[in-house]
Amino acid sequence: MKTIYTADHNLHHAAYELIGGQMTPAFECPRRAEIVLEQVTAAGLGPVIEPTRMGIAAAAKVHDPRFIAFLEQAWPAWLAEHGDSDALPMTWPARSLRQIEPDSIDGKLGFYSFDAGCALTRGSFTAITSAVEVALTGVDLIAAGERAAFSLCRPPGHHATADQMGGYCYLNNAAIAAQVLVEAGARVAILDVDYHHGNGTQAIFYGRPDVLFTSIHGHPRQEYPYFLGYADEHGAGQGEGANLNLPLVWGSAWDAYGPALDAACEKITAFGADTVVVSLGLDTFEEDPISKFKLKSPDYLRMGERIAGLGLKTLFIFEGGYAVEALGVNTANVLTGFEGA
Ligand code: SP5
Ligand code: ZN
Repeated sequence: MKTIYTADHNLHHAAYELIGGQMTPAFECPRRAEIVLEQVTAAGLGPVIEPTRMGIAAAAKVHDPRFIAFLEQAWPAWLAEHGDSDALPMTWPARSLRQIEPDSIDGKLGFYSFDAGCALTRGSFTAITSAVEVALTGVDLIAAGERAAFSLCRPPGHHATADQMGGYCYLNNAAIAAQVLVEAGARVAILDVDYHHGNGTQAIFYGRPDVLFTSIHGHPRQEYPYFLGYADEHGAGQGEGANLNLPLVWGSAWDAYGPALDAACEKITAFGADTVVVSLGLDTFEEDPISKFKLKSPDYLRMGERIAGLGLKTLFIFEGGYAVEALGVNTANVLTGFEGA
């Protein structure tokens, strides 16, 4: 299968994030995409191509245009207010507060985010734009008849809601891709295997019957993003039944993960999908520095085989994974397992 990649992702490089009360070098770093590119190439998976530069007009299909405009305009406003440091929010319109967009850049950063995991830097918006183009070029390959494609997106997207960034995510690459596929006539299911619940993707499609969202992730009672991802979230209104969460507790290994993956795949088959968008996070790995599942490198071959067993058109969208040295091999294993099945 083809991999879509651009070096533009390097333009997004946050210096620090706040973890455990410490400003820590950001886990979501450029090296992640570089090592995946190296290992996808070493595994001989197929050509690496540049994205088509179609722009991000399609992002407005799932995101609030005011939020997109904020992302585009935030850096110059921050630079004027604070100088050349990473732009980070630190006040949010939580319970008891008014939901009104302020004029000040610090207020806007809080209004359009749900955590402090999303620094904006000088080149961030170019990288964010390129990640959407990487995802949409994958859509074009599927639409042109390819069975599968791998969109090596960075920054990731699945935590981003219609109008909030969070969890290293700005625009929701997978949701945008899914929406464009739907508009091209596909019946789309999303399979989110990132360790963290894809709260943004779930929220975007929660009221809709035409896109199925399934996710296997750390239980929200224990794990980020804490406030969404419970098993009783089945969808709302017309979307009732088109959402499946399979939360697993800390310490879960393949013996628990494999059956959850089977359950997600059975739901996708029952939904009658012809296309699956895989939010491919590799932070389920046993050595991931911020996660507590125990998957091993060969388990990712099994994961790819099971996804191939769906027999559907498959668009892999890169999400999280922070054990950088093993990240390339683990990612390539999913794709190799898929191709070999
Ligand atoms: C795309 C993606 O994977 N985003 C994840 C964002 C997670 N942000 C919160 C991390 C909290 C880590 N807490 C564990 C401390 C490890 N000692
Ligand atoms: Zn994650």
